Amino acid sequence: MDAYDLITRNASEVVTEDEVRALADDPEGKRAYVGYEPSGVLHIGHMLTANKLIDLQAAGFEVVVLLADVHAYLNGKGTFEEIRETAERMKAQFIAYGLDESQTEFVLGSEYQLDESYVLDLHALELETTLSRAERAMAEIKSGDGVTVAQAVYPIMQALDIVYLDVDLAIGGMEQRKVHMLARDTLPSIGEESPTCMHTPLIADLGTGIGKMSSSAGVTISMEDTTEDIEDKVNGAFCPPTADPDPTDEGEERENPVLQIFEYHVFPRFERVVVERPEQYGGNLEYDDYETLEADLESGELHPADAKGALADYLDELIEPGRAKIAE
Ligand code: IYR
Repeated sequence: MDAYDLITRNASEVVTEDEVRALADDPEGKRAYVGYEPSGVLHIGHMLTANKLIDLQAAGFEVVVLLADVHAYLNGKGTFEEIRETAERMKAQFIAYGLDESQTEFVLGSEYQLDESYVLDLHALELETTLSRAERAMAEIKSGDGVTVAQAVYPIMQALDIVYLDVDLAIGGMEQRKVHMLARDTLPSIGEESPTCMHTPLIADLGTGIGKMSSSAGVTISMEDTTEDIEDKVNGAFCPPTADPDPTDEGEERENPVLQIFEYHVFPRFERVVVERPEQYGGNLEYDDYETLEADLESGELHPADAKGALADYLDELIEPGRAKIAE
C-alpha cells in the first residue's frame, strides 16, 4: 500500500485530497493529531481514530494525542480534578491499545490553553466567529440541551489547538467536521494557515444499524466489557446479509454495524481473519481483506452467526490489553 493509500484508508472525508497528497509525498517530521475529551474509558469510537493514528505512525508521521481536559470541562464532563484523573487512565489505555509510547506525544490541553498568548489568540478568533456558526459546529459534540457560552468557546479553542500543537493534519470522527471547517475558514483571519483535515466514519448503533453508536445511548463496546459482554452485544447486533441494508419503514438509513466493525477495526489491525466453523459446516474461512468477507456474507457463503462469532473474538483480543490496564 503506498503512503497516500495507507494515510487515507477507511477515511470518510479528506480535506483536501491535494493537501494530503502533499503530506504523503514527504511524511517525515509531519505531525498529525486527534483530541479526546477525557471521559469514561476507551470505547470503540476512540479506537477508530486511534487506528488512524497507528496508520499515520506506520506512514512516518509524528502523532500527538491531545487529552482535552479544558474542552471536557467546558462541555460539562466534571471537575478539573476528575477530568485529569480520567485523562491519565485513558493515556494508559491508548498505549495498551497499540499507540507506541515512544512515538506518541500526549499533551494535556491545560498545559498550553491557559497561557496568555493562547487566550489572546482565542479572543481574536472569537471576534471572527459568529455565535450561530459556533453553535452549528457543536451540534454533534455538545452534551445536554441548549448551548452554553462555554460550549460556544469550545470549537474556537479546538481550531486554535491546530496552531498551538503545530500539526499538519487534524484527525477526527465525522462529528468533528464542522469544527474543522470553522478552523479552515477562520484561522486565516488571524494570520494562520487553513488546516488539512481528515475524518473517520461513524459506526452505526450496534443493535439497530441506525444513526451512530454512542456511549451515552444504546449499545457501545468499551474496554470495560468482559469477553461475555462483547459476545452478548455482538450476538445481538443487527447483521443482515448486506453492507447496504434497506432503510426502515420510516425511511431511516441503516448500516450493517457488524461489517463496519470488521472493516474499520478488525482488518486494519489483523493481517488475516479466520472465521472458525466446524468441518460439517464447511470448515474455517480465511480472509486477507475486508471486501472478500463482505462478498461472502452477501452471497450466503458466510452465515451472520459465524461472522458475529469471529467478530466477538477479534474485538476481545483488541480490547484485552486495555481491559487489563483498567483492572490494575
Ligand atoms: N471535540 C473533541 C475533543 C477535541 C478534539 C480536538 I481535534 C481538540 O483540539 C480539542 C478537543 C470531542 O468531541 O471529543
